[in-house]
Amino acid sequence: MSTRSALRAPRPTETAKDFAADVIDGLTAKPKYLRPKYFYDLTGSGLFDRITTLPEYYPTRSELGLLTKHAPEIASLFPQASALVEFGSGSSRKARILLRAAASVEAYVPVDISAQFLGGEAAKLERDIPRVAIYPVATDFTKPFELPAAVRGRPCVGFFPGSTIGNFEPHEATDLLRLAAQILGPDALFIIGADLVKDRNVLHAAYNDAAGVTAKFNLNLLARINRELGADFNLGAFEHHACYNQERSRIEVYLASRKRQKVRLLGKTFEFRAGETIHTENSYKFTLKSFSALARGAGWAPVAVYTDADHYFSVNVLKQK
Ligand code: AVJ
Repeated sequence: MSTRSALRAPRPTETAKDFAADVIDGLTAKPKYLRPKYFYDLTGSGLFDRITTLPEYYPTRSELGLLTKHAPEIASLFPQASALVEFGSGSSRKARILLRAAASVEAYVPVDISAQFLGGEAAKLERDIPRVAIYPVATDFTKPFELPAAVRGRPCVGFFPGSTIGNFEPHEATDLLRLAAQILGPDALFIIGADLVKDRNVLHAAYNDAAGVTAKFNLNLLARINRELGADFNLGAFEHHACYNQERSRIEVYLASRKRQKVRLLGKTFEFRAGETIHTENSYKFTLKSFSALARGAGWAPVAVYTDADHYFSVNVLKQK
C-alpha cells in the first residue's frame, strides 16, 4: 500500500445543465424552492466559512470542541490502515483533528461538490499531514459515486460532520445513510455530527446573525444564478428570512421578495408577488433519541455518542448493522 500522497485534480460532476434544470424546476414550483447544495460555489463556501466563526453560530464551535476532546477515544475505534471518507468536506478543518489523532488512518478522501474549494484545501492538507495520502473526489455525495481505486479494499470510516444531515428530509436522510453504507462497505464506521433541539432563541440567533453574513450567504444563491445562468435577479429586492418550526424541529430559510417583480432566466420569466418566498433550506434539529432512531432505520447501530454540557450538539459514532 502506498503511503505517498497522490493528489489528483478533482473533476466536477455537477454540470451547468443540472444546475439550470434544478433552478427552473424550483422557481416553477409552488411554493418556489432552491436546493441548499447550490449555496456552495467558491463564494458561498467562503461565506459559509465566515458563518462558522460568528458568535451566534454555535454548531461549529460545539462540534470542534467535542471532536478535540474525544478524538483519542474516537480514533481508538478506527481499524488499522483505514481510509477516512468525508461527505461534504468544505475546509477539512474537522477532519484534521481526526487525522492527527488517528495514526491508523493512511488515506483521506474529501468528497465535496465545490471542486475549486476542494482542490485548494486538499493541497494545504497534503502539506500539513504528509503521513496521509489524499484522494479528493469532486461530486455531489447525494448521488452514488465510487471511491478512488487507491482506497478500495481499505476499511473505511465515514465522516459527515456539521449537521449537514439536517439539510435533508427524514426520508432523504435515510436514503443517504443507506447509500453511505454501500459506499463505505461492510464493517464500516460512520461518524456523524448532528445538531440538537434547543431553546428557540439560540436557534433563531444562529441563523439571523447581527453581522448579516447568513443573509449574504443566502442571497449569494441568487448572485450565483445571475453569474452562472445569466439571470437578472435584483439582490436588493430580496431579503433573508430564517425561523424555527418547532412542530417539525427545523430551521426554515427563505428568500422573500420585497415587492412584486419579474425575473428573467434562460428565456423564461418568473413572477414574484410582494412577500413571496423561495424556500432555500431546512436545517433539522435532532434529539439523541431521534438521531439514533434515524441511524438504526438506515442500517447503522449507534456505538457511542458525545455531547457537550449544554446539549447543543452531538457527535455520533455508528457501525454497520
Ligand atoms: C452546513 C447545512 C449544517 O444548517 O446550519 C448555516 C448551513 N445555513 N447557516 C446549517 C447554514 C445557514 C448549515 N449546514
